[in-house]
Amino acid sequence: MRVSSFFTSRQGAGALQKTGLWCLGLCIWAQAQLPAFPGAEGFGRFATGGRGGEVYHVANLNDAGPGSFRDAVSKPGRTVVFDVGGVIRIQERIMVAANIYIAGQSAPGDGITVYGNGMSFSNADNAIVRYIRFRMGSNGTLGKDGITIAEGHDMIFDHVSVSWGRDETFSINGPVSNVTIQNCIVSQGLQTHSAGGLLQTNGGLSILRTLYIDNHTRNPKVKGVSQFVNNVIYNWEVAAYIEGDSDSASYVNVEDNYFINGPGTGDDAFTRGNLNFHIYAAGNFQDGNKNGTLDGAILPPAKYGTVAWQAKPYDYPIVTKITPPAAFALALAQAGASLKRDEVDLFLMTELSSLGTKGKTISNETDLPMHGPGTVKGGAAPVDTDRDGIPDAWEKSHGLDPANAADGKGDADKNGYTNLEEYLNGLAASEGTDIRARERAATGKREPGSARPREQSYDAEGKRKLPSASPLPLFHRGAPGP
Ligand SMILES: [Ca+2]
Ligand SMILES: [Ca+2]
Ligand SMILES: [Ca+2]
Ligand SMILES: [Ca+2]
Repeated sequence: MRVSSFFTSRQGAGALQKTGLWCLGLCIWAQAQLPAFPGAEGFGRFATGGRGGEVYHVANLNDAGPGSFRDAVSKPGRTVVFDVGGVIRIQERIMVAANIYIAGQSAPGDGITVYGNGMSFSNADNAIVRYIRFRMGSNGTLGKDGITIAEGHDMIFDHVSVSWGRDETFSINGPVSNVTIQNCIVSQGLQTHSAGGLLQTNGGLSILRTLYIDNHTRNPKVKGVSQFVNNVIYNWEVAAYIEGDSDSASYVNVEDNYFINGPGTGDDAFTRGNLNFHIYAAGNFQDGNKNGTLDGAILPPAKYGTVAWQAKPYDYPIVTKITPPAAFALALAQAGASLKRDEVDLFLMTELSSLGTKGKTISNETDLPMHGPGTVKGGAAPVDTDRDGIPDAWEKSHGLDPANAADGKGDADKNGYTNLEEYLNGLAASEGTDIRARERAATGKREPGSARPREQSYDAEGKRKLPSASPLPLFHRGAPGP
């Protein structure tokens, strides 16, 4: 419900009652509109995670049992923090319950890698997942994805590294709505079905500032309602962005992405479209010469093949937009679980930064130089005496009580985020959640105020243009595109 329609719906009520209802309604509205965390964007930006619920400390690297990650995510309504860092080796797939915040940024050492099988976020409504690695691998369940979502709504994945899927690596299929994948790495889907992701739902997906690398195909394959902005696609083989290839209708915005051919690449950035694929595309670059230098150019309309062209973008959530070269620099610097990059992601960055000379798909992760997930250092978590998820030192410096677990659920500054979330947001912000600051840091070029305004974009000929003047949709529950 938009604010305006809320007010309209109350116009028949008495003045006093009306005022009270408005206040109540606006308070609920304000709560519902809170981004999952500062910097959360796209269709999934309003996911609520485990806000106000229980805190679960992952205390060991065991596959199951008390203190394990599997146990942590098995019950709804939790914020999951980590007292350990390292590799969690799992046998069976892990199913995530609803209303969970997986706060990977809380882990000490080099953070957390979950290795050995995949993750299901089906019906994990309101999931917030940040700064963690999910690496499936050759012992994972055949025909399953690294991450799969088959049903559910309101989820956001931020700075997640996912690799080595045995079907796709990160796929969304079915009645799924309002999901964002931002600042992630989707890499090295295992041959013989090495695939980035099949993303098909009419419920609204945002794929933002994410790196697809070393996937043979489906980087990604897209059907339904989605926006795809500022992503980098490197070293695909048979197909990068697949335009539906379907009899069903799709409605997509595809803007300011960078497609960079690697050693294995032999094909165009966009393939397998038809007139069911309704696309607004602008500012997408391709660098196809594999010469070690980033020197691509904007893709002309002919390079999209047969599609149903749209003159204006669909009225999807307004998201930050930077130039494709800046998106490349940003991916190189900070895509994936980047607070501490592991050996796998560092290896992938050596390929990406080669700009055409390094990169290959793999059939088994043990063939990599680090023979699997590599070494992920542990480290000691800061002392949290009352176990509310906030370390004693942070509590003391922020006027909280390190001997009172109840204050973690409080909201001292009344901004909607609990005190625990403030602490967790701050861990991520140490890297910089302001995309403009990150763009400047990544490129070393732009000064404050000189960045391209967020509403501007290019048209397919490379001319800048203003997007649709339509207001930001406040809710988008499964409504298909026009
Ligand atoms: Ca080049
Ligand atoms: Ca505490
Ligand atoms: Ca406390
Ligand atoms: Ca707060």
